[in-house]
Amino acid sequence: MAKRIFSGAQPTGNLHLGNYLGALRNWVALQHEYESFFCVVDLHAITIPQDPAGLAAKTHEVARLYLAAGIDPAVSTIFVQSDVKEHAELAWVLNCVVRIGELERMTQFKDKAKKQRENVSAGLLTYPALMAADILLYQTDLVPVGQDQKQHLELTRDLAERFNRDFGETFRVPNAFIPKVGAKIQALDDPSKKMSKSDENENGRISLMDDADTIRRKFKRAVTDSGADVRFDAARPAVTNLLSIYQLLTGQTPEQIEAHFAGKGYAQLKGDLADAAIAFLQPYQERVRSISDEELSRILREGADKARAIAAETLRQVKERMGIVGA
Ligand code: ATP
Ligand code: LTN
Repeated sequence: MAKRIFSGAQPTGNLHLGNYLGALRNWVALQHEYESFFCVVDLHAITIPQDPAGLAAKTHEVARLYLAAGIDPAVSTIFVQSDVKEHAELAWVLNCVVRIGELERMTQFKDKAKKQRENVSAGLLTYPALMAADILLYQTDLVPVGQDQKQHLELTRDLAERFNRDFGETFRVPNAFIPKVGAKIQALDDPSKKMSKSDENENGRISLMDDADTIRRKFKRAVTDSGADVRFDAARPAVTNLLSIYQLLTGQTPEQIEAHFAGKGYAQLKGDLADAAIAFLQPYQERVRSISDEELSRILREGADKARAIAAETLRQVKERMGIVGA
């Protein structure tokens, strides 16, 4: 059987350069080597409050962003999580396999729960069981994600191993694929935080749909470190973050980049970075706008049909092994 990839993003806001550089871009690169499934995880989005009309619109927008990034529906399967009911059903089963203590240790839960104060849904806690279901339903080998998802991937592996031990070999145990550069793009307004679509400060992120003026303004305002020379330096996280974005957008090596900026200051870096981001994002946005509603719904319908057939077979095995046979 061909090796498989599964990954997804939540339609909770505007996807940003961090999502692209940490995840999407690797999906595009890997799709020809693996049988690939890319999902818009709308059931994950409702673990925090969402405006219904906004969620519906974002779900389609995220699928468009996948296509415009270069995910080819002729080789990869693109679908919406809620179109394949098996995700919710296997998530329930895995909720009965995972321990509460494991869920409470997840740093994403702790961070997001802090922001919700007293309104933390049970779904926010059990979110990793749904994510494990997404991955395990497809007998996935590799899960390309950003650094922030590493802990969820480790839990997914633990759940697969536990289920296999208790009920017999059923799930393939997946590996995370986390890129060396780009796995954690930091916020432009605070290099100690990751670039995030849910942060209230818009200036911390470059949205994939931002126009040229907005991109220039946000980079201009980006926080920098003390010092003046432009080079990769772990002791200067803000400049190193900007340089990493530049590296990924231009494909140049760190040596070439440092030579290019030798004797130049932060203003030049910010200007050149804005140029590189605009050169990349303008054609990207044109591709997003060129996808018709009809084409999108056909791709998502066909994707869901293909995904469902595989998911249903895995779930059938799971239920059989557990003694869930119905009437
Ligand atoms: P948010 O940006 O609101 O924190 P999220 O990380 O909770 O979003 P998704 O949008 O579902 O959720 O993430 C999609 C993919 O993008 C994941 O693989 C995630 O690891 C990756 N990703 C998110 N933020 C970054 C970042 N700042 N740098 C690199 N990768 C990122
Ligand atoms: N939790 C992920 C989104 C996600 C995912 C997945 C990623 C849900 N299910 C399965 C990879 C594989 C996040 O980025 N917040």
